[in-house]
Amino acid sequence: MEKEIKNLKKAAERIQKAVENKEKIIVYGDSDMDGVSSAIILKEAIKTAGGSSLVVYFPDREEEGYGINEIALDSLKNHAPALFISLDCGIGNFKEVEKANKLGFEVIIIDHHEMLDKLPKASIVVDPKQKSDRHPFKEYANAGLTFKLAQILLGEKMPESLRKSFLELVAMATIADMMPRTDENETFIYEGLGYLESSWRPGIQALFEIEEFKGLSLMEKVSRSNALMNIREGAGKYPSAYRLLTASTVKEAKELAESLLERGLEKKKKIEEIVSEVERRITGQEEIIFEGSFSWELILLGTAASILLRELKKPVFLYRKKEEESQGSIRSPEGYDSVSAMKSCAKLLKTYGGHQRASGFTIENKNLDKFKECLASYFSK
Ligand SMILES: [Mn+2]
Repeated sequence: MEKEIKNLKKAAERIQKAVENKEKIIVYGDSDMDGVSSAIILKEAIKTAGGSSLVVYFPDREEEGYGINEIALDSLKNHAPALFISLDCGIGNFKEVEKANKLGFEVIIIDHHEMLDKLPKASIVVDPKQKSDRHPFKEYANAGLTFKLAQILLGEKMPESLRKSFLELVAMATIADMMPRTDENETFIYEGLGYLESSWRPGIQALFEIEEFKGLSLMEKVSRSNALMNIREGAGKYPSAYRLLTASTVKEAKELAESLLERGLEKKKKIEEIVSEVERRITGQEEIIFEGSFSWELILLGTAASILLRELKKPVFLYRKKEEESQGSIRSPEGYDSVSAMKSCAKLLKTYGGHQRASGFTIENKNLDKFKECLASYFSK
């Protein structure tokens, strides 16, 4: 018998029980395409299962940072007691999960990021990368994991139209997160892409009708759509991807897509500025690229780091400085595990985590120089 993903069934059963008991459920997703897709899948699955008391929350990356955080917990605490389900984040939030427990939340973590040196004290943790998980395939996007959770939750009760729509989201999220196209991911992508062009979701219809995308291949349309939905539009609002993918009319979705296209051009310029600023600062002799600024927006740093990585082929750490602390985004070449590198410098960091080649961190400014040295020495080995 093939080994199952650890705790997936347990999580589905706990959610089922919460629905039956009319417990409040908080769906807490990361604000990128994968986190948003996961949140939509879980929200719609819970509704289909009969759940009605739902709160959906995404932390604003610029204001709150990545993952479960204090600001978010403070604004959600009035909802306690509740079942708090974190999607595409949480596996590295040790202190924050403890705080959530104290506030009266029961935490379930559904994540696919690298496990750090221990697990947070959540009631259920699903993450194929936790040490005790024996499932042979570990490279699901979080949306893929959430789809599998929804399948267990709904079983035969999942309408075919919902299954297809979920797979559209899983395919787009698996591509957005650059997960390997092997094993079940391959099936998800193949099947999901097949449904996209006849999607019932107004947001997807709007994306596929964008004038600028005409003539592009399906794959190109998907990556352009993903890039578009990753644009942050307005503070304090839901992520663009969530607003677009849950829009109730094509007209509403089209208006949002248009304004995102405009913002996309501004964003591209800002990213180019970051890239050339870094190029000016470096000599080319560095072991790693480690640069930061007060004026950079955190949300742009992942893309800027990807461009620099392609050019320079060494680990790139870019951070946005604030008064006391900094937050960074990392991209590293094949064979350079940025999460292990940070593990070896963990004492200097407030939080960190992610995937081997794409990750992030929060650090007090006074530790920046030491962190850079620590990383350089790790990678020189
Ligand atoms: Mn993800």
